[in-house]
Amino acid sequence: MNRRWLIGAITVAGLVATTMAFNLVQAGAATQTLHQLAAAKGKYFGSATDNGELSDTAYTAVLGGGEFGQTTPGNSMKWDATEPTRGTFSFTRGDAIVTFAQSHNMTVRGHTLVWHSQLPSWVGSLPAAEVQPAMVNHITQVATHFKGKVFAWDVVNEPFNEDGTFRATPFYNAMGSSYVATALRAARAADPDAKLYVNDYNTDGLGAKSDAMYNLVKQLKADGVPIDGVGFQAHLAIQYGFPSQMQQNLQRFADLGVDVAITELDVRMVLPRDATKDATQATYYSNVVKACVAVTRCVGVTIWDYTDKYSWVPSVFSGQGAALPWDENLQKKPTAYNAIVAALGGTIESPSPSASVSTSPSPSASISTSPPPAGACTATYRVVNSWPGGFQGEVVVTNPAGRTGWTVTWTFANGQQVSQLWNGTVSQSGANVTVRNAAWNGTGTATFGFLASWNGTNTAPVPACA
Ligand code: 9MR
Repeated sequence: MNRRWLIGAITVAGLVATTMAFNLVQAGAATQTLHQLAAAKGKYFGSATDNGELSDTAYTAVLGGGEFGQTTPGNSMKWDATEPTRGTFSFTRGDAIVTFAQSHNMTVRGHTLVWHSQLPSWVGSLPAAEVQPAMVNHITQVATHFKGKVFAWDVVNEPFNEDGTFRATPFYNAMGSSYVATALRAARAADPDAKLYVNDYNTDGLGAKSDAMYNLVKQLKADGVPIDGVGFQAHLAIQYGFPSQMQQNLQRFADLGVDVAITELDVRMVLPRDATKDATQATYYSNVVKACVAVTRCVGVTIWDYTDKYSWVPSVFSGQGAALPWDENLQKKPTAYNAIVAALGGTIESPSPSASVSTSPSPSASISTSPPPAGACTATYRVVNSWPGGFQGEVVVTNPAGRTGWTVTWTFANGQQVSQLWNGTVSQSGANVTVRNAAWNGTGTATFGFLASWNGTNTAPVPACA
């Protein structure tokens, strides 16, 4: 190929790619929902829901408003809801959620067919020989009813103890570990098109419990048992640290030839909320979503309801909560929400004022201001909050009257890296950071904020404004 032509082609391709990226970023700010961003990567973004919540119109406006392309019923397809007495089935509540989902372009994950919890007492009272037929009948009836309405089933939920041994449930006690294969085969027979999952918590990172799940899936595959996916609940808590090597963990399951999904994501904290905890929570959300994005066979992320108003956390973990990206007033939390947007490759939208957490200004030592060339804008940089490994920064920009648009640049001295930024558009190349105004804050005074990583030293750079 002619060398000149090749260089020209590369340059044109580069320009086209740059322009496309710019357009995508612009579109993201205005129109892209979490699900649209996920869908652009071939995945879904969903939220669990429950029947009582469907009468809350402010709640359903968000649930069905486009942010979520998938839902999971939090309770209404479980055994106690569907077969409270032996042989008597009730699908009304599950059907209501399917109907809501279908009328709002959302798909449904079925949850869950075989679980030791929310299990009516009659199952535990059966003689051992009766448990298998009861389990197979339950799976057959429920999966047949929802056939064509759910794209996946958590066939078996939470089979393991923390140390990786099988949990002693009525199913395990009656059948041993073979109950998992029996359940999967019954589900496949009832609904051949549904993706069949085993789902658990505290298997999100590497460890004894995820090793046990890994070995189970490997054995099921070797035995030709129908298993299509593994669900990672991802009920996380900032005080316990982020799961070890989550992306690597998801990938090793994918490498066994199954899909993986983040099925019940929430990130709780010890109350009350503050900016530091919110920032850590945002990092967790970002890490989980990035792990899914990085693993081709990760099919999607479901948060375990989207708002603190309906979170299960406070009722189970006393003094903890604030686990979801929307607060109890159904307002987006800018930190968590924006972190998810960024992790999905979208543009950060501006934070909603009512949802922001107020923070006290940091000591003046971290403030640095650029010398203002005549007629130019000024920029003042400060660290709002800092914690091991991360910090929240803020820059106040002032444009002289009559001047529109600004570009703030600075150079980090210690390897700091911006992970997300709001009220502006950021790019970072090595140590050099460039932030341009958003469409709506190019005149007068504007404030943008960001989250960044640091290590060892966090020297405040002197920003320039042009
Ligand atoms: O969100 C569910 C909550 O409303 C129920 O009270 C609770 C009862 O166990 O189950 C919650 O959902 C659980 C899910 O089904 C399985 N993984 C853990 C979830 C949180 O407890």
